[in-house]
Amino acid sequence: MYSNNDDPAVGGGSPPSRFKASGLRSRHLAAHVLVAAWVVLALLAASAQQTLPVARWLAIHLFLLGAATTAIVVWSEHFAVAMLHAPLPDRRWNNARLAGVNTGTLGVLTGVWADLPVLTGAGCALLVTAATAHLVVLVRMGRGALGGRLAPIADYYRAAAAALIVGAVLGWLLATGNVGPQQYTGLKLAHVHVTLLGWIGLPVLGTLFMLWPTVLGVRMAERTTRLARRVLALTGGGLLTAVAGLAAGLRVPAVFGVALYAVGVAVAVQLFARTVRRRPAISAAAAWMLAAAAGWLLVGVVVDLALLAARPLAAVRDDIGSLVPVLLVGLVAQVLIGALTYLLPIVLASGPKERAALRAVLERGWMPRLATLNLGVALLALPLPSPSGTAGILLAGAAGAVFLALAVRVLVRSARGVLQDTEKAGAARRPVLWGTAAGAVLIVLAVLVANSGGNTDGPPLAAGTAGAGAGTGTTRTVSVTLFDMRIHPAWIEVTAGTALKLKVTNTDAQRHDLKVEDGPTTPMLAKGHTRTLDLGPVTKNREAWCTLPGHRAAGMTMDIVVTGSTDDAGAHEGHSMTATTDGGLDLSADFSTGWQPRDADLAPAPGGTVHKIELHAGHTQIEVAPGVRQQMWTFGGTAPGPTLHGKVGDVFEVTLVNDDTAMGHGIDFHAGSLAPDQPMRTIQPGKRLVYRFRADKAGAWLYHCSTAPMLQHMGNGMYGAVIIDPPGLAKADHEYVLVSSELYLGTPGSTAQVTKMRQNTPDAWVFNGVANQYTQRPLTVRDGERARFWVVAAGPSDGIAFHIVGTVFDTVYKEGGYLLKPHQAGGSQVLDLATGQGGFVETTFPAAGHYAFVDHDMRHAEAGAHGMVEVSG
Ligand SMILES: [Cu+2]
Repeated sequence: MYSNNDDPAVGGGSPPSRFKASGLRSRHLAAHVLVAAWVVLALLAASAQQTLPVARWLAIHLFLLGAATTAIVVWSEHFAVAMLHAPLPDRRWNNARLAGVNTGTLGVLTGVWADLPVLTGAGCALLVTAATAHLVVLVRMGRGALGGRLAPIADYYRAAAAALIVGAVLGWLLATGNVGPQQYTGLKLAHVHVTLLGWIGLPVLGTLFMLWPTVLGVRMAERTTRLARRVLALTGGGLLTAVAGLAAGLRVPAVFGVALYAVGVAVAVQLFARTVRRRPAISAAAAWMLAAAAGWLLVGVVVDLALLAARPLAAVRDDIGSLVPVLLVGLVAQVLIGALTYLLPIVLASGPKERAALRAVLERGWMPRLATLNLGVALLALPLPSPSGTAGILLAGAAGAVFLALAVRVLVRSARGVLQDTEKAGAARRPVLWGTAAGAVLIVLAVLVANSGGNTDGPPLAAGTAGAGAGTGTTRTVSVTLFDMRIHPAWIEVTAGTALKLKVTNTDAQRHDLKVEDGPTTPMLAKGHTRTLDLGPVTKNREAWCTLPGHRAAGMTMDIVVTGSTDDAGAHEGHSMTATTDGGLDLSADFSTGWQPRDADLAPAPGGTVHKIELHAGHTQIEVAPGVRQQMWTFGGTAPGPTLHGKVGDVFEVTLVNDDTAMGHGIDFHAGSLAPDQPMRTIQPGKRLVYRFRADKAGAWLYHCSTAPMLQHMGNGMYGAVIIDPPGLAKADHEYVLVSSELYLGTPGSTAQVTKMRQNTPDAWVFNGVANQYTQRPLTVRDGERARFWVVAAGPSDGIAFHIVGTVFDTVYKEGGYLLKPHQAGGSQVLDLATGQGGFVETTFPAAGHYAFVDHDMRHAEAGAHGMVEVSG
């Protein structure tokens, strides 16, 4: 490198004293303690692969995101300084970037493990920030630097940093479920390619141009600079094409891009092969390992190319899973080991003697280690039955662990040296101590995380079975197949109390597991593996899903739906199942303490002519009838959603934000005219859209979710009212809004619930979302006061015949026009609205008393569409 002793290639490099003065040695020490810590954790996670659901994901990311990223950030900066002959970047900022990368990584790993998307997002943001800072430093380093023959290699590092940024954003989209099932395959492949071939592959290739001749102890070939530029154009350009193509789900550009990348790698490998001379290398161990690593990169890229060329993307997504360990171990681990074998003694030793001693430690037994590692990779790579794969992991793991032990010895020995130096010099030893302490804290944290989250060792029997007594005594075993990123069947209907067993088989090429809500989880299942889950007697609805990051969001979920109870298990819980199973609600029962009715008052229209509203789509538990809680799909957190109020000509700018974790939603405002294509489109979780409409016409309008199946989205609560006052509307003493709808209990979207919707057999009919709420908490009016009742029939299927017992309407406004005004002789008894219509009626109450208001369809009135106006004297 920059030291003349070992480095014939980088002629005229910076003098070692400059680095030493900067405390570089202790910085390297600290950084490599971190690398070692991440590797240890990755090995731990890899050894737990069969038992922990996220372990494989965790092992890969601990290694690549933790260990490899830390090493690449440190070394790429270090080499860039040497090769551009640039001044050293500021040390504190340097430390801050490294801390940012490591903290961000920890956030991502913890977030995914503990299923905290906010933490995952924050970790990704920090990682992207640190990577951007790294990129900025590398770019600025090029400016004004002297440059040199190896200056083009810094471009590899810059391209790699950009790849990390793209990879982190894609990873965040995948892990937090911000990707629909349609985009999942393409984005997953784009993520794998940009991180493995970009963030890891490019700096490895670039560094080899310099490191390879150095390790061999030969002069660098004259055409290296030119070739390095050409190889970057091929690999970088190819990768860009491939990733863009994959992200768009297009196979042809992906094949073309990976082919370019493969050509680039081949050109580089050919140059390296020609550099070999008949004389002993400076470090034969390092040279052999680097050569083997480059070989695996070429193999990996060519196999990838063949897969992409021959098979559809969904199949590649599954098959590429088996390629990842090959690149991970064959390329990344081997390059890391080879490079460190050569480089650690250089950066950690204070003189030639110590350097030789450290190198001797690191090269100990390198030939058997090289053979073991590459045999392991070969076993992993070949499509052999599963014991050989396990043997491959064990062999490679053993080789890696031995090197790790040697590296730790070198680090410890070097740390002692640094301590002695600093004691002698009386200088600060803080960097080493901080680095070591940070490494220790990270290890403790990550091990805690690894052992706490996930609830993977859930109870063998499902929770909630205790009250079920002997249940029905029947046992049912259902075969469940994991295939094509789906769980088949997607729902299972069982009679309450049935002891349910799930025989889960994975027939997908990639691995999955199945976790039952409040219940057991299968281990990771490789292709063809089967495991039976015993849920015990089932008494309440449950969900089940695959716990791999992003898979649940991509659609790997299943509903277990309980129907027709044969005992009253669960009744004491007061949950909705009581109501759904015996077909009737106890509407005279008490609502829970603290329950509040939905305010029926129409709030005055806000001032101004432009109304900006942010409306969040989501889901929440609501007490929809006395003592009955139900999960509702909501706009603005309520069902019905908030009432919008304005006058003719007002503009409403509604920002719809989809807060749901797994479902797309849209919105449709009847109050405005516009082309539905864009504003009424479905947006995926986490997305937002602006819906702007002008209310040109007065009326009581419906708005509702525009996503199919609308029967379900509306039937689960996604509707609301827009009130546009007709011009010249007189002031009333009271204005109320009553949105009528049906109520369907049960797990939203489950077969049992959807069947009720299709057959139009709701569990109740309701005003403002809750059965009988205004019967128990009446609307209050004084006698002689004028009250206006706005009514909107939200359905999804039934209209309404709105009537108030004991009074007649003197004003009727229906669908944009007056049918009756007070000066006319006639009176009105019912405001009839078909599904989706709206209007208002006005009346005065003749005397104090209790005036019931109902849907005059008596089936509806008696099943919840009933309220009371309490008139005081
Ligand atoms: Cu919806």
